[in-house]
Amino acid sequence: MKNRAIAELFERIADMMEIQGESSFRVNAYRRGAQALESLQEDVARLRDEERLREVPGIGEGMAARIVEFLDTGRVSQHDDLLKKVPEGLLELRHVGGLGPKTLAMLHDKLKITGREDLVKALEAGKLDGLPGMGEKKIENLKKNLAFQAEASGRVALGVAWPMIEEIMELLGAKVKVMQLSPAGSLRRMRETVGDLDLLAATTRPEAALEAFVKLPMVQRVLGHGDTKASVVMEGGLQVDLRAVPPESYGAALQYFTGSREHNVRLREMARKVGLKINEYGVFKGEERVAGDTEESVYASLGLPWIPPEMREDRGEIDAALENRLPKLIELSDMRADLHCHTKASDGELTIEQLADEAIKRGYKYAAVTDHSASAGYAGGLQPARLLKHIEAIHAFNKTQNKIHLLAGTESDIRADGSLDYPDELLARLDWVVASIHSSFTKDPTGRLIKALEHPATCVLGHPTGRLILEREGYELDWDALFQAAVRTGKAIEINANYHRLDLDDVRARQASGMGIPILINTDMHRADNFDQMKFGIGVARRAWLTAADVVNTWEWKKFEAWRKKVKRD
Ligand code: DGT
Ligand code: CA
Ligand code: CA
Ligand code: ZN
Repeated sequence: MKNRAIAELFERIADMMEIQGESSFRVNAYRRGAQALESLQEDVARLRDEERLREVPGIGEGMAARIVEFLDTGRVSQHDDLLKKVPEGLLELRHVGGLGPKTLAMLHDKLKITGREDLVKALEAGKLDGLPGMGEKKIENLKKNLAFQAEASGRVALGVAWPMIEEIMELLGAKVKVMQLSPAGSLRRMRETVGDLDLLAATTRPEAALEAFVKLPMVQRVLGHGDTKASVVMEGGLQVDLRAVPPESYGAALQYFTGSREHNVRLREMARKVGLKINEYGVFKGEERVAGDTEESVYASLGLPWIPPEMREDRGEIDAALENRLPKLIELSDMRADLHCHTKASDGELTIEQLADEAIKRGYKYAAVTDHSASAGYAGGLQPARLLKHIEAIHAFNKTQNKIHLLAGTESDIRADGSLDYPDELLARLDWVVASIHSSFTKDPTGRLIKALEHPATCVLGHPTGRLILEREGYELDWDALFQAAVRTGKAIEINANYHRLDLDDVRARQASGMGIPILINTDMHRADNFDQMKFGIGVARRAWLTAADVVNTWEWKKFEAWRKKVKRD
């Protein structure tokens, strides 16, 4: 699918146009187009074939023409034309803190800077001194930011950022008295990766909070330290921004810095239409401040209910809020089971008993033991005789206690020909079958997944695209065909909650659930603490607008059992 690729091209075009000094109207049209493509659930090529491109909000005539051009030729001539004027290296510098489009244009103009190397040399030679807007402090920051960029290559996975912000909040909370402290930005929205960490404090003594923040032990370098904001780089290269605001602005600031930018743009447009102004200090009617101490008050000033952060991506949430049809999103506490778990029998660390204990600790009422299957030699996959023993052991354990039901299952490899990894008689003895692709990624993955869905024993597809976040793209799938097969067979599809996977992603999960496909959220745990990654899967599900009812492993045992018996048909 080319949606992402075209979205990226549009972003680059917008950036280059901005460097060229184009009107913000045209620049924003491209940004909106990129955003529309990012959120689009259908294949853009298909929309084109059906002449429905213009039906996508944010895709105008010009944008549609460029999409068609890309699909036909693999290029967008406007992008290539712009690249002749804006060197690639210069464009890459836009990710360096402190280098906005205007500054880049000026540096290109005055010093013929075309990339990082030029810039570093020019900085060393003092050539930026005295240029417009280039004060001593700005130049100092630029040097630091360039050094930082050299070692940190952009985004980190949500699951890597999470414990860091938890630790920062704990240490900061212990050192200074702040009234409220909250993550903001993409982390609060539970995006699968984050560019930097944003933190917001409500306090009457901002200077004390910022002072304590820049002195935290994990801070490696201070990028900036002002009256209301400080930015630091931590060990490992991740940037953290802290903003400190007075308590009466907390809601407005939290709303503002949570974003997304696109969501906030829409809100501000709405506000303007009714004569209000929203910024990080509050909601204003003329000079009068009418709201802003809580996020609820900000939304209420526009006649809206509070919108959960995970939904704030301009994917229809504002219209839904206006029409009072925001879903009641699923929560971690709704989970009653984890249905993709590995034990010592294959490549996990826990025994059956330990696994049960850990699941009980998390409040689960049932769980599925799904060790790897016979041909998964790389992961200690169970040969049929051992699987039979394993099934017996699991069923025997169930008889010893009544706190939790364990299902005897497997995570069966889907083999290169689409078959499952055990004989049918053995699969029929299992309570539960997760089917996943672990190899031969390029061999007709769609066909194999469909064949696996059609096997009577299969209950759910595991990590359907095989992607690894920031490491490996998922295999190309014909989503329509796959989802139709899931609908036809009544089988479920997993949101794998492991933060390296998050597979299905938010957009696909929303689409699948919208088609009526039962969704599971599973951790694919191999160690006890892996169970705690469930929250990342919940984040995906909330970004996909799912309710508890949409997710099978929130159901109580009886309802689940009735469903399981219907689905597992062997
Ligand atoms: P990231 O860090 O790339 O994962 O994404 P965010 O969403 O955390 O973005 P970030 O850190 O640049 O800014 C945090 C939020 O603050 C963002 O979602 C919206 C708000 N914000 C930041 N800068 C601007 C701005 O120039 N204009 C507007 N409208 N909002 C901004
Ligand atoms: Ca951020
Ligand atoms: Ca930030
Ligand atoms: Zn697994």
